Amino acid sequence: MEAWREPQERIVLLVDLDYFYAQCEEIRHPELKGKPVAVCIFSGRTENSGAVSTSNYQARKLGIRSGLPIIAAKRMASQDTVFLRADMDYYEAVSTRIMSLLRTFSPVMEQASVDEAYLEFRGISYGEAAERGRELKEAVLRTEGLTCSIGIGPNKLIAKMAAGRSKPDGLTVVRPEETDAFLSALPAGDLFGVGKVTETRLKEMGIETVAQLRSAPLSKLQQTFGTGMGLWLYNASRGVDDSPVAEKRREQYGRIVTLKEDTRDRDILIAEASRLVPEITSMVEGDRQLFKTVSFIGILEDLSIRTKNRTLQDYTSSAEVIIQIIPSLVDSFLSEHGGKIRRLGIKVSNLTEMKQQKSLMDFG
Ligand code: DCP
Ligand code: MG
Ligand code: MG
Repeated sequence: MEAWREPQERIVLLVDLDYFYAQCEEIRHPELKGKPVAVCIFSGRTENSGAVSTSNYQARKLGIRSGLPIIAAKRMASQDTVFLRADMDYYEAVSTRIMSLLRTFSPVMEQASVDEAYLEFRGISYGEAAERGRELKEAVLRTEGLTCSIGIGPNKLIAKMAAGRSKPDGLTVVRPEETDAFLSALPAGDLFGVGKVTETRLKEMGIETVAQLRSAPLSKLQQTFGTGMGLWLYNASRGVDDSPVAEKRREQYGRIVTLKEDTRDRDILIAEASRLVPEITSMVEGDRQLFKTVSFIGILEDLSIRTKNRTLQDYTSSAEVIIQIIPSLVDSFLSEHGGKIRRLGIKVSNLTEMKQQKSLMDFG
């Protein structure tokens, strides 16, 4: 039997996709499975300059991790380690589809990064929340072929830390009565939100663990770290975190793609730009937004970014409206900027929320 709880008590679930960029590469190149894989951002200065974005778990065993310089990673690599160039367009597209899928599990969701999101539930038990978590893992695996890790707890802090406990492909539930034990044993530096600087400062105060942090008086923490951070540490060490699960208000929606080859061909530019529109308007409509400004973004061969904007008379969410405007945006872009275009994008901005439509029934 589960303990009786306030019916409106919230439960927060954090989903984080496992070794995200590298797992995306494994699903489109199944022959990579089983080999160490490092996905890299090459800066282009020399052949090996740049850093590792992420790596799969086989590569992590060799010590190859996010942020490591590619040169160092190559020194640690085994014969069969595969180094790939990051393909952001592809990862963004997978991420967008997964985020839409996650949204079907709770209307209260906050995307926290390209591969993670918080979902909030009310009026269900922890057992039911765990069941939602298992369904969600199953849905992501079935539709996209990706595994993820899930943390469930009474707030964002605990959910996030619980998810970290169970990587990869795990699900960890920390109930309110378990948070004390969950946190106490941890080093203070493991509290999500405590950075290196704070950790060092805490050590200087003789505070190594979360349990020790909990015994520090609020006034002392606020003296050392400032009012806001001091209070945050005081609360976090007790597993208290009131921050809401709330979508950060978006300012714009857009997509950018890399062209097959650099070009100034008007028809190609119009066709490629138009292809991006349905995805953008479906995101806009999904979030019940309207826009008033449409921009064509061109990234030239020297990687400089140029945009052409058009602001409409009225707010809309119509794909047709964007598609009608694209040719004139492309024309003015081409007349203003010489040189070929390498990447292009469409963006809509100047957003407003769609008004709640009253249905005819309401007037009955
Ligand atoms: N990323 C990056 N540079 C970093 C960290 C991350 O480019 N220093 C990118 C690549 C990751 C993605 O962000 O795939 C998501 O970051 P995560 O921290 O969630 O790491 P992963 O998903 O790769 O691994 P994990 O299984 O630990 O979540
Ligand atoms: Mg991840
Ligand atoms: Mg992440």
